[in-house]
Amino acid sequence: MRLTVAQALVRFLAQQWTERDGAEQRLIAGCLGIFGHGNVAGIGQALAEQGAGTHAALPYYLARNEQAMVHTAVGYARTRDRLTTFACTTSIGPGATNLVTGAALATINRIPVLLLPGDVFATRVASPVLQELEDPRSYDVTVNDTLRPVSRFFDRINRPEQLPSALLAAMRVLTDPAETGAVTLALPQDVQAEAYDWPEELFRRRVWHVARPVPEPAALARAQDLLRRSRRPLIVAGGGVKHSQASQRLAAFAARHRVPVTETQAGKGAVPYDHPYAAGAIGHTGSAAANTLAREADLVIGIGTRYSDFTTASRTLFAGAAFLNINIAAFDAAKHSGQMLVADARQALDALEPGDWNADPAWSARATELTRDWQAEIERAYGGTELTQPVMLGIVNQAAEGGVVVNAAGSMPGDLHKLWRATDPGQYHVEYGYSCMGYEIAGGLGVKLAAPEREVFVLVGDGSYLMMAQEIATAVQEGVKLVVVLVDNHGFASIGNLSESVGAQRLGTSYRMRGPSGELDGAFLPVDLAANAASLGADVLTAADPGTLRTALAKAVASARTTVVHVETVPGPGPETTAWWDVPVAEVSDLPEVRAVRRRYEDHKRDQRPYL
Ligand SMILES: Cc1ncc(C[n+]2csc(CCOP(=O)(O)OP(=O)(O)O)c2C)c(N)n1
Ligand SMILES: [Mg+2]
Repeated sequence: MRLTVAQALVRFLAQQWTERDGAEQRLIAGCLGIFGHGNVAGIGQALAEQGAGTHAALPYYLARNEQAMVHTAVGYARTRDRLTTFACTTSIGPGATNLVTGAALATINRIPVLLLPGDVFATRVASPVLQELEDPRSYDVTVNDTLRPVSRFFDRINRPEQLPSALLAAMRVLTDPAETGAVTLALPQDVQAEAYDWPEELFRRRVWHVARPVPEPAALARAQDLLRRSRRPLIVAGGGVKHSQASQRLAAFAARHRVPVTETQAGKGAVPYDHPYAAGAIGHTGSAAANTLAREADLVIGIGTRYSDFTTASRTLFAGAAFLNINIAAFDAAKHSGQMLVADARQALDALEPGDWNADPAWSARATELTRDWQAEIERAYGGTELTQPVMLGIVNQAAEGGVVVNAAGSMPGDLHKLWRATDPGQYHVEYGYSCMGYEIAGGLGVKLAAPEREVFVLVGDGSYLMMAQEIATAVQEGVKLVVVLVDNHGFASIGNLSESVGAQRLGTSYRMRGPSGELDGAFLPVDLAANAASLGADVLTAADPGTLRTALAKAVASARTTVVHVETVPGPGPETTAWWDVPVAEVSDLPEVRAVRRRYEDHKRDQRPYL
């Protein structure tokens, strides 16, 4: 079959499917793209030729920013439990390098996305082409090489013959639950348009089985032995529980053996908040209940977690515990010198079933009691009369029943992790692997595309909004309805607090005019974010107190259009942090307050463990 490389690629992608537990779905649901000279005549022509509307074999979606396209693909793929994703096509040069942040986010969160940046001519006949980086040391270096470290598979298609094997490798990595992440096929612009005689079988329907590996018997026996000897076990549920759709198994396991369950950011919602042994969020942004249990546990059962520093409180949290690590990736299962159980989370929980073993009744009772106290703490935090951030989140939490909350960076992820009452695994979508400002709206768009039946509540800080608000226009274009809660506190509340706590005096964290002193200490910036959102095509409502926020959210929910609710919050603390985070403080300073902070830092440092 004689087709261009781009036509063959599009035809191939439309024939790829995944299968898990007997259900089949498209692997590549569509192609997000921004065209330039590096892809318009290749991929652009190929998409147009097959009819690029939503009923096409590979539907095309115009986005506003290439980084945002990857966020949208990630939001989509995560919501679909990594079984379906999007491709992203870009031009060469800046269009391609705009992908880098999105690719890093995808790879760190282990979410499949297919990136198709254009690349400079393979033939080099016209070099240097517009936007080409000329590396005097080597002509085969292009700006796309910046995607190598953030991609789980990277290839450059310099000749048509290379395409089939590259495509198969790319699909294998996308659908491998242990390996997956950003997959990049760099496509030189001349090669995209080049014709070749392809074998028919390249375009046959292919179904990629998404594996649920079972534990190795010997490893399972060791894990069961460890479990049976434990009296004070504590589960740390990570994103892997959700990816594997293991939530119900986990809830049943915890209830049957009376094991408290704590959750990471990616794992939050793995068990419903009112499960009898749900001890809530763990780590630096965790609940007092979970963190107290973590300090007293004799065995930590990590399931599908990467053990980020937020989870382990920078390795200070699990004072005397051994680790049993259930993970599909050996890389993660090996962390903290744990007993490795390399397997799919659901398979592992079934296999691990320890019969009549239970946690010590006193331990289970303590977990219940601590959790009850923590629920009362949430009630208090949600219950104020002023529109502080916790009060605002309580109101959104109530409005979002059955909906999804999306967030990524700033002070909200911490408060959400502590406070949000998640009732199902899909309800809580906080991107905290890369915690990327700008993920919120673009990622939320992907969530809504994947779950159109659910109300999607995007919580976005003013800082994140100013960094990447433009995908509101894409949501409007697609008739995709989002409720965007734009939380305005005139700058970086999160980094402001952190800055103060590490002796950096809140430098550069407030959105103020440069004042007469030459410092950024003048009046608040006269930026009208509500008007900005309206200009992008959204309906806009404003809320100044708890009552008007409730009314605005009800209106936004009732509307069929993307609605931005602009909220100004007042400073007001949520529950205190009960676990540390290692952010190194200046070792020397003329300022006595910095020296005091440094002394406290060194005290915490002594609690840090290597887990050997
Ligand atoms: C792309 C990116 N740049 C910088 C950071 C570091 N950072 C984390 S939170 C934050 C401020 C976020 O401000 P805003 O969205 O207004 O949220 P707030 O802290 O006010 O709640 C910054 C700069 C980041 N996470 N992502
Ligand atoms: Mg802010």
